[in-house]
Amino acid sequence: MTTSRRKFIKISALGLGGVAATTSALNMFGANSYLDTLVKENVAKTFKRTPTYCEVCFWKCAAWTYTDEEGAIKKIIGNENDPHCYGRLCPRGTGGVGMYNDDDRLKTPLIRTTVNGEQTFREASWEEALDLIALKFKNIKETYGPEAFALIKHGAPGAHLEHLFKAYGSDTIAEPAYAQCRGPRETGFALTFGSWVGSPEPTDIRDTKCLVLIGSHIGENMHNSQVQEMSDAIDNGATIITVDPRFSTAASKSKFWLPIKPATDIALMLAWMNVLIEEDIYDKEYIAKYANGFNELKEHVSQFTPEWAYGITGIKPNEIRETARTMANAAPSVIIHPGRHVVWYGDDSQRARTMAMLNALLGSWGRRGGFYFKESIKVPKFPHPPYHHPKWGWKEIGEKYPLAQMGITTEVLKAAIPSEDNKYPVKAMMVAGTNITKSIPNKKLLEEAIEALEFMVVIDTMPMDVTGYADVVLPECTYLERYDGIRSATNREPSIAVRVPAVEPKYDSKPVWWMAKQIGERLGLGEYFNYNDFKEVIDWQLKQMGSSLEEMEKIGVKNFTRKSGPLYINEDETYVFPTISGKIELYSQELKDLGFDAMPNYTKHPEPPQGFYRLNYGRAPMHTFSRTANNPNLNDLKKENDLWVNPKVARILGIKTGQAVWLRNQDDVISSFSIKVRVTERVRWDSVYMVHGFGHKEKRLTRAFGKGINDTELISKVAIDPIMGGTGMRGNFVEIITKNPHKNIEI
Ligand SMILES: Nc1nc2c(c(=O)[nH]1)N[C@H]1C(S)=C(S)[C@@H](COP(=O)(O)OP(=O)(O)OC[C@H]3O[C@@H](n4cnc5c(=O)[nH]c(N)nc54)[C@H](O)[C@@H]3O)O[C@H]1N2
Ligand SMILES: Nc1nc2c(c(=O)[nH]1)N[C@H]1C(S)=C(S)[C@@H](COP(=O)(O)OP(=O)(O)OC[C@H]3O[C@@H](n4cnc5c(=O)[nH]c(N)nc54)[C@H](O)[C@@H]3O)O[C@H]1N2
Ligand code: SF4
Ligand SMILES: [Mo]
Repeated sequence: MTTSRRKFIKISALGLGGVAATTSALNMFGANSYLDTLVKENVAKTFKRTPTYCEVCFWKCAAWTYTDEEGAIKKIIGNENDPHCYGRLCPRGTGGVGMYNDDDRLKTPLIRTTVNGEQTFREASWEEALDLIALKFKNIKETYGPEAFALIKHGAPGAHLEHLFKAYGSDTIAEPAYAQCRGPRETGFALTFGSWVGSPEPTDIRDTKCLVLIGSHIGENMHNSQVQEMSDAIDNGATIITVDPRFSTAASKSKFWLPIKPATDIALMLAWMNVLIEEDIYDKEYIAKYANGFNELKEHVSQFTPEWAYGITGIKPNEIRETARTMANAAPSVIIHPGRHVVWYGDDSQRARTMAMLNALLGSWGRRGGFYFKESIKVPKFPHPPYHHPKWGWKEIGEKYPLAQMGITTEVLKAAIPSEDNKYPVKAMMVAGTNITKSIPNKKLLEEAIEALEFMVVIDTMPMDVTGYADVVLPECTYLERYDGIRSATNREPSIAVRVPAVEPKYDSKPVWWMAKQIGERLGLGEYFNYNDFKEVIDWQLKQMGSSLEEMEKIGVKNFTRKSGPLYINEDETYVFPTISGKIELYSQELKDLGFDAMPNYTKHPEPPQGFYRLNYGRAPMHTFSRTANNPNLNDLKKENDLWVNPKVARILGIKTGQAVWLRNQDDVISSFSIKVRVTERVRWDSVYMVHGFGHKEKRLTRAFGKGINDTELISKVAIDPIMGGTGMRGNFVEIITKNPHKNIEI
């Protein structure tokens, strides 16, 4: 295969057959309830309901899909017994039906071909596409070993494919939810408390007296029960402290908004620890009983006074002191929220450590209104032969990063680039449920890696940008049209939920469990897929757990009683933390032994040069990443992102709200499309801000094509976390261009 085959294909060439952004997101759940009641009252008469859990984001809210007598989907409503959603979906979950209804969906398998010297895709039968994929799996195994076939995945399809890859002999697996999302937080908290934060976060928001959000914009970040609990906590008089350079929705609900200078959070948190210790307002009993290294910490932070931090963060010493005292007053019912998308500046595991240590000083881990002890229920494994042992996999590929606990997508991509010292050559890749052109930074690396691959399969529901790089594209049906694995999630009480198809798959789309089985059987791995329909697996598992598919179809969610002990630390006993020492590690010997700082330090990060602004990005309540931009229902609510610009900057550049501008970054990368300016005091003068997930280049996305800017293409500089390999993405700077730089150039 020549490398030119890898050329990005715009599927468009193939000829194949009112909510304002400023609406208070915290109220958006309420907006659904009237409609919910209306439908609920009529349910018995006309509608059938089928249980599912939402796939619009990864909070996995359990829901009911209502279909009418003709079998058409009418509405999706939250399951009342579900601790992830408390009976209400967020606007994205309600709009999930748009995924099913989107006419732009992938409709048949596609195979890359050359017609008259031009690369294009042709429609193919499942038989042909699956035979070709199976042949490539065999060839790669024979020529390079199964390890050379990598899987990059996200979401529910991932589990089925992970099973296929492990049966085949490859553990070369990674997902953007680790090194582009929450990896550093898990490392930082595990080093301190011995356990990952995990999802949903075990933050006891509903009972908290003080919630501290550090660059976590709950309310725009719409993770369901978390938003609802925050709303309740506010009603109950909880104090919200928001540290964000931007006036976020959460900031607007806060008693204290600290508009910090970007990239200086560690300095603020060191100063907070200084105040808690100097003023003797930390939880002395808890620390004496449970923590290791307090004296070292006391000594370490003694130099980091609020006056010291002021010069770095721009937050006044009296504000630092007052907020620290507020937290101490609320302790232990206080939460320094660990955040979620935490890959910012490359020292992110250390920033997560500072957050964890602050929680320790406040005694909030294992305390009511702080962090509860989560529990989940184990879903028994459907019997299959043991997996093969690969010679290498994600661990070896990421070996440079000693505390990486999952595959690092960017390292897997690097492994695809041939070089003499590449010990782990990746030659083929399957990408499923992730639009890596938007979710993984450093486009140059991505394109170089893809170019070098011998074979690439993409499995998606939509003709997203990523499909244009594939040799074979397989259309998955949406979550409303398929069975998937049982959702078992950690929460206050364990619960499970099922996903049952409400309708038949549209077009010629199929569920991934079926694709995995088909490929597996072609590879002689039939024993690993010993069922005709995935529902047999679910039913078997449910029966082991004392339920059945029949029961779950009626209830959707099953809650279990806790078995692991109380929700919070029993004050009469001595809790043993799952760390090496059994205690909270304020001083980390583990980090020290690996050559890192045992206690966090502030390091200065680059600042935007003259004429450039820091590129800041985040979430909008009605969209999830790039996946919803074309969703007819959600596109209706917000069609494109806009560029938040401070009035001072607007004045200097002479730009106005509504004006289209382009961006050029520090590496001379120019945005493919323009974005409309929104002049607002809500953003600092040194930054600009946009919502992630827009700027689609694929014309087959008829609603999303060319709308807004893709932040990812401007993230060419990445600050890698040396501890676990996270890709810090907030150190990119852009200048604003007012004249179309692409005039006469086709993009
Ligand atoms: N620049 C930048 N990069 C980021 C982020 C950011 O804010 N800015 N956020 C980061 C974070 S926090 C995360 S978690 C990741 C998210 O990364 P991704 O999960 O890759 O995000 P999406 O862009 O939504 O891509 C999802 C893809 O899955 C497809 N899809 C949706 N449903 C299904 C399905 O049921 N089956 C299949 N087969 N495909 C489906 C969608 O069409 C889409 O192509 O991105 C990270 N990368
Ligand atoms: N509606 C919606 N909700 C979602 C998602 C979605 O796509 N859509 N995705 C979900 C996922 S997977 C994730 S990981 C989460 C991510 O959501 P969060 O973890 O809450 O948010 P981030 O994207 O990390 O942070 C965005 C905020 O950080 C601020 N910020 C930027 N730089 C700095 C800085 O230097 N210091 C401080 N203190 N703040 C800074 C930005 O101004 C912005 O308000 O959202 C989840 N919820
Ligand atoms: S938070 Fe919203 S989008 Fe995410 S799973 Fe729940 S309803 Fe779906
Ligand atoms: Mo994420």
